[in-house]
Amino acid sequence: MAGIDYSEKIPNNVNLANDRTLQRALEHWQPHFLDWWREMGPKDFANADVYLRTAVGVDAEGWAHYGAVKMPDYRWGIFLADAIPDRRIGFGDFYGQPVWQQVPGEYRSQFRRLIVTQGDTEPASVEQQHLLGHTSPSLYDLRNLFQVNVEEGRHLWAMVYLLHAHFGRDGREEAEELLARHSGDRDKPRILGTFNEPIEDWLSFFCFTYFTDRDGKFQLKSLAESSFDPLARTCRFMLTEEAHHMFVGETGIGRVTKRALEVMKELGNDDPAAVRRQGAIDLPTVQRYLNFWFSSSLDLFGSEVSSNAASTFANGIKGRPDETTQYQDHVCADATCDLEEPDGKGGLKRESVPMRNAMNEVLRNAYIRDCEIGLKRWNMQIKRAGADFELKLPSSRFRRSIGIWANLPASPDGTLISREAYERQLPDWIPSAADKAFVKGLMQRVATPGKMASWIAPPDRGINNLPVDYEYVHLS
Ligand code: BYC
Ligand code: FE
Ligand code: FE
Repeated sequence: MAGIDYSEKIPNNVNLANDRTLQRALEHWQPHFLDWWREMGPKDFANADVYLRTAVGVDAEGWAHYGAVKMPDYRWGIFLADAIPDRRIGFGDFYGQPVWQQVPGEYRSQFRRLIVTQGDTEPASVEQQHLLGHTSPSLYDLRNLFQVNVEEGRHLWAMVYLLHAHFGRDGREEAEELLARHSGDRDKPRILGTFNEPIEDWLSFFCFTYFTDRDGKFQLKSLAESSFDPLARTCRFMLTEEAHHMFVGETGIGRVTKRALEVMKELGNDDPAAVRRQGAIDLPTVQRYLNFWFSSSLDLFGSEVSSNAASTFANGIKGRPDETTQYQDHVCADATCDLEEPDGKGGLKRESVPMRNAMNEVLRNAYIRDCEIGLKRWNMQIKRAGADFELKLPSSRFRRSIGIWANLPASPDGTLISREAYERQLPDWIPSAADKAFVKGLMQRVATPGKMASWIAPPDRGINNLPVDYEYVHLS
C-alpha cells in the first residue's frame, strides 16, 4: 500500500518518520491512549479475537484489511485522503484561493475549537458503549460494536494528529485533555450533550449509530470542505469508515422492527404488552427511542442562528456538505434565509436572517432529510407485513436543549403546547423508566455463532462475504 509504513509504531501515510519531533510527541501520547482504551474502552474483551477491519490505506479499492485481532493490538493509524492537486477554497470570503497547508494565526483558535470538539466526540462514544459487550444479542453484533469502537478510537487519533502537528504546545495539551474528559463525568464531562447520555442497551446503541453517527457524517462532510487542507483530507478519509457505523444503526433498528413484526404476526395482534411478553420490543417503544436520540442529536448542530457558524463559513473553516455540487452561491455574502421562530408569546414568527448565520440550520435540515431515508425503509417493512403503524421523526422543535427552540414545550408534531401538558405527556414520548427497565431486561448475551437474541432478527448477510453464523468474536 503506497506510503503506509506498518513497521512504524504508529502506522501512517503522513511521513511521520521524516518529522522526528512530531513522531516523538505522538509516540509519547500513544501509551496514554492505550491506558485510556484499557480503562474506558470495551470492558472485559481484551483477550477476545475479533474479526475486525483495519484501515491500511486510502485507496477507494482495498483500503481495509480484515482479520482476527485482539483489540488492544489494533493498529490505530493516521491516514489522510490523497491530496487533490491545486485544490481551492470552495466557499466563503477566500473563495477560489489556494487551500492552506498551515493554520493561519488569526484562525487558530477557531480551528482548534472545532478540532477539539470533533475529537472529543470520538472517545466519548467509546466510553458510552463501555459495557455493551456484556449484553450483545449475537456475535455478529458484538463484532460490529467493537468495529465501531476501534474506528472511533482511530478518529480520535486523526484529530490528535492535527492538534500535535499544527497547534504546538496548546495542541499537545488539548490532546491530553481529550483523554481526561469522560462521558457523563460530573466534573469533566464531554463537550457536547449527546455524548454524555448513557447508552445502556442495544436499542439505544442502534439509535445512536443511526442518528448520532449521522451527525458525525454531516459534520465531517462540512469539515471535509475546509480551507485547511490537512483537516479536509483527514475528514474525507474518516467518512469512509463512518458509513459502516450508520449501517449498523439502520440495519439494527430494521432488525428490531422486523422481529416485532414477526411476533405481531404470530400473535395475530399488535398489543405492545403481548409483543413484550414474547421477548420482542413493541413498535411504540422503538418510536420513543427514536424520539429521544433524534431530538438529542439535533442539538449537535448548534443554534439555528449562530455567529460562530457565520464566521467559520466566512473564513472557509467549515463549509456545507457537498458544497460544490449542492449549492450555486458559495459566498453567501448577501443571501438570506427565512426561519420560523418562536415569538416569545407561545406563537410563531418568520424572521429573515443572513444565510451565513443560518448555516447550522442548513446543515441540520440536510441531516433531517438523510434521517428520513431509514424511516422510509423501516416503514416499507411495516407496511409489507400488513401492520398498521408508522414510525415518524419528531419535529425539530421537540425536546431541544440548544437553539431557538431550547426548553420550549413543543409536542412531537411541532405544536407549541402548555408546559403543563408537555410535562404530563413527555413520558409517553420518550422512553420511560419502565420502558428502559423492560428493554434492559431483554439484554442478555447470546454468544453462539449465528444465534440471535429474542428481540432481534438476524441480519440479511454477514461481514465481508462471510456467513451470518461465522464466529466473529472468539471469546477465550
Ligand atoms: N451540547 O453558535 P452555537 C461525531 C455550544 S458527531 C453542548 O450554537 P456553533 C461522532 C457550542 O459549542 C460530530 N454544547 O454553535 C458521532 C458553543 O459553545 P462555546 C461532532 C453545545 O459553535 C458518533 C455554544 O453552544 N463534530 O463525530 O455554531 C460517534 C454556542 O454555539 C451544543 C462536530 O460537532 C451541544 N449539543 O456549533 C462518534 C464538529 N451545541 O464555544 C463521533 C465540530 C452547541 O460558546 N463542532 N453547543 O463555549 C462544530 O462544528 C460546532 O462546535 C458545533 C456547534 C456544530 C457543535
Ligand atoms: Fe467517528
Ligand atoms: Fe462513527
